[in-house]
Amino acid sequence: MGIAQSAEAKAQVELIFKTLDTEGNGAIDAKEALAIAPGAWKEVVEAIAKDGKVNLAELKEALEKSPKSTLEAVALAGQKLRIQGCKEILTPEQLTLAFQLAEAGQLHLFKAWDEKAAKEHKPKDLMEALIACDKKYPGGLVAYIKKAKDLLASSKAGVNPFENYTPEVPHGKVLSFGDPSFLALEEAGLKEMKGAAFVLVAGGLGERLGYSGIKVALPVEITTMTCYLEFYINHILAFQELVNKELKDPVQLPFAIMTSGDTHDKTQKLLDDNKYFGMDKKQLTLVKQDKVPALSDNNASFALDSNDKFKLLTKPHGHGDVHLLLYQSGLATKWAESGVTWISFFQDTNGLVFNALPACLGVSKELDLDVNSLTVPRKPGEAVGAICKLVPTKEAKGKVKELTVNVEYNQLDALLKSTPVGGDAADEKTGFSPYPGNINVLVFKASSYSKILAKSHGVVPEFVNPKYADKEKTLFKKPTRLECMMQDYPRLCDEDKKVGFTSMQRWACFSAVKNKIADAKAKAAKTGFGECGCTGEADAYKVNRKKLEIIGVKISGDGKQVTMKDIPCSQGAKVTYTASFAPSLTDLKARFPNPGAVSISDKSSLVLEGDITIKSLDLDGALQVIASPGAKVTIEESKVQNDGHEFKEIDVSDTSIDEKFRIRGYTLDVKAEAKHVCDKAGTWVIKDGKATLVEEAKTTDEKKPE
Ligand code: UGB
Repeated sequence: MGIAQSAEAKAQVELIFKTLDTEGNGAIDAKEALAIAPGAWKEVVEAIAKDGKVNLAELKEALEKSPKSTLEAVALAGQKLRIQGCKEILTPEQLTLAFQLAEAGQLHLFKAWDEKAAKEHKPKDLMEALIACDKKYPGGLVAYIKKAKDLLASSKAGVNPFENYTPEVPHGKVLSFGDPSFLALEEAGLKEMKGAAFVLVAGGLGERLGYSGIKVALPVEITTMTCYLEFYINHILAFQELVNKELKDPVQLPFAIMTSGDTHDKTQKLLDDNKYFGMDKKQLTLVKQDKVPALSDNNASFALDSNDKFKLLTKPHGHGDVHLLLYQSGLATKWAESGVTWISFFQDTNGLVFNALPACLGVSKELDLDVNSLTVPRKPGEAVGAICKLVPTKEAKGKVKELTVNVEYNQLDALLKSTPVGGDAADEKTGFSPYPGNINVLVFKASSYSKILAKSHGVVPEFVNPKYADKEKTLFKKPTRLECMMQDYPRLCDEDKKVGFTSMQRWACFSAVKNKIADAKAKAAKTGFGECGCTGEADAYKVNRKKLEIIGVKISGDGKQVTMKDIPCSQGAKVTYTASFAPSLTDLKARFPNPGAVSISDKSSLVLEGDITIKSLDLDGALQVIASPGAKVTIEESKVQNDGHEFKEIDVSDTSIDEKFRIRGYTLDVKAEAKHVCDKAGTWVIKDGKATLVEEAKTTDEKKPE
């Protein structure tokens, strides 16, 4: 086919000739023509060249007839010329990348690179964005394009990523919160805490929740308004205090937070404004993930803004970036080399995670697990992945290795079609999926983690999930991108690595805040779980009630089942206590020496902060006790009764109300409360509605001999 047969090809040829013929004499230097000519024209140019010159009219004619010339080759040459035309405004690095991208098929990026754009330095803006992406992506953008093309081709062809595997229900450690074996593992895990590091993935925007701020700034509950980030830091510091009681040389437990362009500045500001919530700045590291170019077609063409052809569209690459960043920042290695033994990962709005982490560490230690995922019973259809044992099929034996890994919720139904339950369905006996639900709480052995990251450079396998607009799968509804998930780390492990899971009741360890009220209603109707603002808060109180019930306090752990904005949630006493009050169930027991002498009614609110022992209490209302550092408080109350706190439903569309409340559907109405702030170091007793400082602590000066 002649190259000038299409309008686009003609335009390319015109462009090339216009650019080549800078002196306007109808001929160019043969060397120059060959330098920019695609391989396909080489022979044509050489055949026409006379005395080192090429007559352009002759070249054009020859090209039009040449069967070897292809539209792609000419287009490439044309775009290379556009790039060359902008060389004055580009750095050598930008120029090189532009040529590489043109070679890699991204010709559309340069279509608007004309003289006017060059004068306005617009190509430079685009190249700056591309260079930033190129530097961050392992292997650069050319590698990204290659992977994307392969994955898009597989997706178009409908290749089943699990075709070599048969799914089986995996075996793991099933724990029952609070029973003797749980307590033994919790104790073992607390001993392991001296070598613990923590990683919070908080780069997600929370679009499903419809909240404009960062999710870690949301209050876990509105009785104390403690935000998630403070809540997490308090727990890490409480574990730290606990282990340091036993150690000669105190340790600081390292904490890393993965942010993104969307969340980084706000997270940093939240930390700065609150003096890192009491954590030493040195022990906390923020690592920021970058976005990757959005892809607009099966050719992995980078998407540009429809109103600005010099603006690259990018999208999040997924929470799997956390491994890349822990590798690139050197943190994983530094931790492993400085005595960290276990690294625990968790998500931005699961306030229940620390109830389970010590026992999980205990399981990791007992079973010597390289990877331990915390799981919960999963309802079919939930937006929660499932841990599956993937066993190679007969045909694939020897070709692929056996894996115990999360299968994401959108792939599960297809994978499980061939199993006895026939898809993402419930086991008739339990009402739950036979496959445990992944909640992205992962405990890794630090030594093997750092080695595996060094080998893989922190890159976990990626996937692509385009939403096609046509049957032929040639058009996308909107640009897609490559993504990766943190729970895919076991795919990097060799078969000798021990991958397992720990399962626990959901109320004890998982309740995330992910959905806006309207969507939560539909989700709850389907699975029973709304995973939204009001359920997150209700579950935070519920776990504290259940823990008190387990240790023998007279309280209804489950409370009542009610609906809030048509979303089912539990309602009962609003019990909140800080991590320093009781970092574990064993510590909680010690706070209630006679639990049978403590009763708390459903309408009550109880807030306990600091070193407090509750000997007796009959609560029917709201009580808040704060023991400042150094204050040792004993509650010996008979009856505390007042009108207490109530949730007041609000109109969630009323923008005069803070979003923090609108995402849950209510505010707190403080009708009455008893509050004691024991703010002096020493021994306090709270009795008959009064807090008395019985004995003031001796100051260091007083203790000194004269
Ligand atoms: N996150 C990032 O830090 N960066 C990103 O680019 C994306 C997310 P989502 P989703 O436990 O309920 C996960 O969006 O789709 C952070 C598991 O894959 O909430 O609900 C983000 O800030 C699924 O198997 O994830 O799915 C947040 O902290 C199941 O376990 C975290 O990553 C499900 O969570 C999760 O992001 C669940």
